[in-house]
Amino acid sequence: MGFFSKLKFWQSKHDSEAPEGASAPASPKEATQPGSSIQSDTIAPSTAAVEAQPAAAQPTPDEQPTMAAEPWQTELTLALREAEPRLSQWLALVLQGMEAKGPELWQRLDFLFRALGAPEVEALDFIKRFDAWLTMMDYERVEDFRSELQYRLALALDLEDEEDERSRLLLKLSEGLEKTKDKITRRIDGLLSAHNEMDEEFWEELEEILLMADVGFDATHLLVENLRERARKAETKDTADFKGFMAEELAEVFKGERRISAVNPPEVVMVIGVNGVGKTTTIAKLAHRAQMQGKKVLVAAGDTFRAAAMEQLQVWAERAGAGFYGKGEGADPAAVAFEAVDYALKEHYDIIFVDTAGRLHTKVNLMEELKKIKSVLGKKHPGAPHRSILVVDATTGQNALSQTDLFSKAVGVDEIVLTKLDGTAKGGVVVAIALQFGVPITFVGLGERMEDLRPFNGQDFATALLGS
Ligand SMILES: Nc1nc2c(ncn2[C@@H]2O[C@H](COP(=O)(O)OP(=O)(O)O)[C@@H](O)[C@H]2O)c(=O)[nH]1
Ligand SMILES: [Mg+2]
Repeated sequence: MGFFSKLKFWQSKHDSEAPEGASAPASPKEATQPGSSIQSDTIAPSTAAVEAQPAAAQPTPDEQPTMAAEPWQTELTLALREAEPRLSQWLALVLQGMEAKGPELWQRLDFLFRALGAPEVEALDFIKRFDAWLTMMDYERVEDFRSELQYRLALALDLEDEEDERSRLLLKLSEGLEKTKDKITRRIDGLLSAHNEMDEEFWEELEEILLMADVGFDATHLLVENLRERARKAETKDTADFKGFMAEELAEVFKGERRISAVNPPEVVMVIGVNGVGKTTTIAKLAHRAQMQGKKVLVAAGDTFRAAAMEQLQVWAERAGAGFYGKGEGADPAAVAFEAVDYALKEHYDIIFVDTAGRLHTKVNLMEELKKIKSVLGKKHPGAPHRSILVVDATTGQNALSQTDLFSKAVGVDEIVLTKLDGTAKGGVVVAIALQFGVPITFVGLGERMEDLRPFNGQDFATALLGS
């Protein structure tokens, strides 16, 4: 669903043709039907937002469909209608005067969902989960959870692609890339101010900068060749043109191909990578995202090397509200995968993430094990695994390249998630992976929190890196 389809209150404000007497929908369900234009100042007060909060105090929508808006509701509606149509703005209004979680906040959130035309059940489900999460994390105050709340809302309301979230991501990416920027951006800026012309010396120094920033030998070579070619074609040596070429070149590097994403459920996602790169945490984050997007999610503990690995996954699964399938330490990983898919089929899960071990006794064994898991998944469920996600740790720099090579050759890699971009100066490896392997980087990890796994956008990355 797109952005403006959410803007029921905005629409009604701007739709001057809307008949004055059009009454508000009698039930929240009707409000979600396409084309229904809510007169938002007549939205009925919310029913019980969470179980803990009895409905009795509030009239139900059926009883008072049009008139009885409480003062805060009228006020909020008017403010929302006046606000710039951005999630951050709306949330700021919803949170105005709120200091801690509680029934008042839930009512206001519920109100926002309804003003955006989301079904009541979705609103209640969202609030219930969020409240449970706050309890688990021991968060009370708005300032502790504001960011997570916005992230969840963006996912739940399908607003993540909107400009608002994009700029949030860009900021986060830019902050996460601080150290890499020290190594690339600032040095390139230095290079540009030291040279007026893109001459031999200029290209050599550029090569050095890229190598130092872990772009890698092959990718650096290719990148510089392409940049020289661009300058040649444009018949310019002026260093003022350089950033433009670099931006175009990076856009080319990250131009991903569109793929068919439809699958026969459950979608089976196998997550692979060496030990410690962040597979389990990434699964938790991906499960959390899928959950927020309304999917029924199962995670399978295919890393049976250590009991602790399974426990860690189980804890994460619980936090994300996902289902968990695991067997004891030392169980055959392929058997776990097989049974987990069987379970997912029976229980009608939408998506299953299979965690795998990153360490066995030797690397050769690990690859054989992964091949076995892969073939077992395919036998149980046609087309599975639908995606193999390789998780690589950006801080390992050039090792990320050899890992990509190794795993691609052994079991095939459909996507790469690059973790720990925050706090590494080796972010240049993103460019190397994209250039050398052509495997799409779908997400990047920018920290340890759930919301720190963000969709990767090459354009944004280039912008964050080049600083313009
Ligand atoms: N700073 C940071 N730490 C991360 C990120 N992703 C994972 N980690 C941390 O990396 C460590 C190893 O993660 P884990 O998921 O257990 O790795 P696995 O062995 O591949 O399953 C944990 O301490 C995570 O919190 C990230 O994007 N940024
Ligand atoms: Mg793990």
